[in-house]
Amino acid sequence: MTSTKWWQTAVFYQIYPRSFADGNGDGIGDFPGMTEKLDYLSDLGVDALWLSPHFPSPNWDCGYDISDYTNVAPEYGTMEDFKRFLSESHNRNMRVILDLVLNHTSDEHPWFLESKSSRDNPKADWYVWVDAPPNNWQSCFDGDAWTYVPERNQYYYHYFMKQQPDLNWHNPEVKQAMWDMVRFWLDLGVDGFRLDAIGTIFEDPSFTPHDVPMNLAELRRFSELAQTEADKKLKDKYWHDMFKHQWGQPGVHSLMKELRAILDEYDGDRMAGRRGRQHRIHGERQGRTASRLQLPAHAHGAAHAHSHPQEPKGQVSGN
Ligand SMILES: [Ca+2]
Ligand SMILES: [Ca+2]
Repeated sequence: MTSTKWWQTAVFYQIYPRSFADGNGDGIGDFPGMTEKLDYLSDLGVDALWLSPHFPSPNWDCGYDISDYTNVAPEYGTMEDFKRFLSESHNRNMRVILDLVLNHTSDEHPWFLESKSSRDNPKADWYVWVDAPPNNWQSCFDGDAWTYVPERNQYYYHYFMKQQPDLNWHNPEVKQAMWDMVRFWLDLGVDGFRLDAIGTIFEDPSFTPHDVPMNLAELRRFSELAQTEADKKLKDKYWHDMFKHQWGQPGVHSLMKELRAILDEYDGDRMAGRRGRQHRIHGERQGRTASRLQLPAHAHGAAHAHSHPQEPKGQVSGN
């Protein structure tokens, strides 16, 4: 038996920066406010703080649409404010983990602005572009998963909102840029990451259409009206089938191994984990996740559940 890791017994406390504590009285939570509350959190017996996204964001999706991965949202303070929060947390023996949003950026991120500007710019292949929608895939927040951009006369793919274009993780430059970002925060001393929507990283490369005889809005309605056991079963099947080509695809395992190798380069037993039940990632079996991720965590009391629409109530996915 190996010895117990800190994250196996730690009490995690999720902080949603926007609402947790307002230090300057402008009505929006911020890092000075959070720092003021650290004694309180320490007295509660908290071992680790998980920050919901604190990055600059147009906030279409509660900060999960990031426009700058290596900065602090100005309404939350400065990078110096963040550093002070981190060091004061460490002074009280509390670790800090960040929300790591890898699947998509904001549509206002400079990478996307460049990518959408033409078909031949240096970042033209950083997102998932097609000449015409190849299938009936849905955005899990309703509507088509493909949105038109006149500059390219093409469409881009988005699993979430149209303001959250999916990155093309088959492009090594994308991966490198994201791993550079991971190192940026690890170099600053953060203790690890909570992984957002990790199952949505890859899509079915054949763009196989779903075979559910309705769109998402209709499926939501069907689900609300489902009364009989047969209809409830059918509803569950439809939810699964509608999105099965858009998440849980092969490739996530090896990606997580790469991420873990980066974490292991650092001292202090940095961790990466995700909330909820075992994700139905292709080829993954119950209980084997630990070889890739340090913490398939079951977090409670989350302020923001960026969860997959097909999740039954009370459970959360890797989102
Ligand atoms: Ca404030
Ligand atoms: Ca994706």
